[in-house]
Amino acid sequence: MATAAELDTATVFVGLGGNLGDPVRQLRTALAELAALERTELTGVSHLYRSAPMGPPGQPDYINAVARLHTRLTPEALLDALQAIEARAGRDRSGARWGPRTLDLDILLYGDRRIGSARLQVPHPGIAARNFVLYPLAELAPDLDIPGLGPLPALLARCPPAGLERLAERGE
Ligand code: ROI
Repeated sequence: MATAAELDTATVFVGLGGNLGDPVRQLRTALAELAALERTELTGVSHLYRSAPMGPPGQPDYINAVARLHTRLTPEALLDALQAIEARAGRDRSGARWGPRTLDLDILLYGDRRIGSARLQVPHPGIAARNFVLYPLAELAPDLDIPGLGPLPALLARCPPAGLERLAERGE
């Protein structure tokens, strides 16, 4: 039988992205910080991807990846922890919406939960339209069923990998 601790553990997917400074380095530092979070285990990291910017043109390409965590942190506590990691990477939240950023950490999925609060929307509302999320996510969980959106393979079929380049390096 599962213990209470196991019952409280959620599988979470976090999207990482950045296009200012040295994004590969910032993503690696962020992954090390995710691995060090309390009540949390980092259980998988996709390759790194270079992706064409979604949003205003004229900004540098992004580096993206997806990480899988097993955590006993609540969604809100995890969000606090992710925002603290972003802040340590020099994230400046005063820029334009969809403008360039040093580091962005998004809770893509938190188990099979659907959350719609002022601070947090899970599944992340942009997932289905973002190849830089779907393709790295598929490396970690190819058959995932996304609450409210359906099976990942069907989402991939509708979201071609245009402008997306898988780099040789893995995130670890
Ligand atoms: N575009 C790409 N390619 N990758 C991102 O991580 C990303 N993040 C964002 C916006 C500005 C929407 N564009 C992006 O937040």
